[in-house]
Amino acid sequence: MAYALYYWTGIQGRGEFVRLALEDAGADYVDVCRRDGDEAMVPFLAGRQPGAVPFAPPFLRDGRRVVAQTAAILAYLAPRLHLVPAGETTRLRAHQLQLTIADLVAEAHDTHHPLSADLYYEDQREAALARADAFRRERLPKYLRYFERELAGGAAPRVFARHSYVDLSLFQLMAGLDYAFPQAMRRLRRRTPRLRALAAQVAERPRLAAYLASPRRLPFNESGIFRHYPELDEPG
Ligand SMILES: N[C@@H](CCC(=O)N[C@@H](CS)C(=O)NCC(=O)O)C(=O)O
Repeated sequence: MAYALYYWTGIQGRGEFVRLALEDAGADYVDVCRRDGDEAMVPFLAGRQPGAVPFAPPFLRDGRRVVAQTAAILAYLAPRLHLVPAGETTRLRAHQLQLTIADLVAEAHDTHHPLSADLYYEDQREAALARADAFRRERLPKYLRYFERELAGGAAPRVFARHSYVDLSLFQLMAGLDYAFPQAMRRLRRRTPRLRALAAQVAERPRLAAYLASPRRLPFNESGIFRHYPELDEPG
């Protein structure tokens, strides 16, 4: 039976991390909201469906099983899609890295929504300027340094000896950061050679390259997580 992915139509956000895994593996899946509209998520979020109740999308349905939280969905899918090497230590490390990616994604989101996700960007712009400045100066280099060091273990341009969902997620992370903060990322380029090599290698994977060139891959935009507001980036 096909996996069912639930995520906001038209938003380039956390759902994309799950989509990349499904696409890279050539999995049989349905992008339910793109087919039936966002209303398809309501019965799940309202607890009217069997299985775990998600707090927010993305979530995945596999038969009667429902899995929410991006990192948990990927940890569930990865062994089934052969996107993580075997062994508890390896799988735990993959999950830990994915959670750290999620932390960085959340901080990137908070640069444009530092006060509340429920307010418009325009209503929190002053705070966003300060938050983005600190993000670019301190947090972004710190996270990238960490991932760069994690890749220094000998398996580069992969995290593990063979391809994994963490590689796909690091690719998506770099693509999103490049879109949102092109100047800051350009400045950090010389300090991220392994992440750059990993991203280039992932983009050449045949199924992924076909997906990226297809209309299914949404361009980054200002309704997603990675938003480009020039005033939040470094001056050119
Ligand atoms: N930690 C969750 C966060 C989920 C999340 O924030 N989803 C966003 C879209 S990317 C959403 O729809 N949030 C609605 C809300 O928080 O009320 C994950 O990684 O999946």
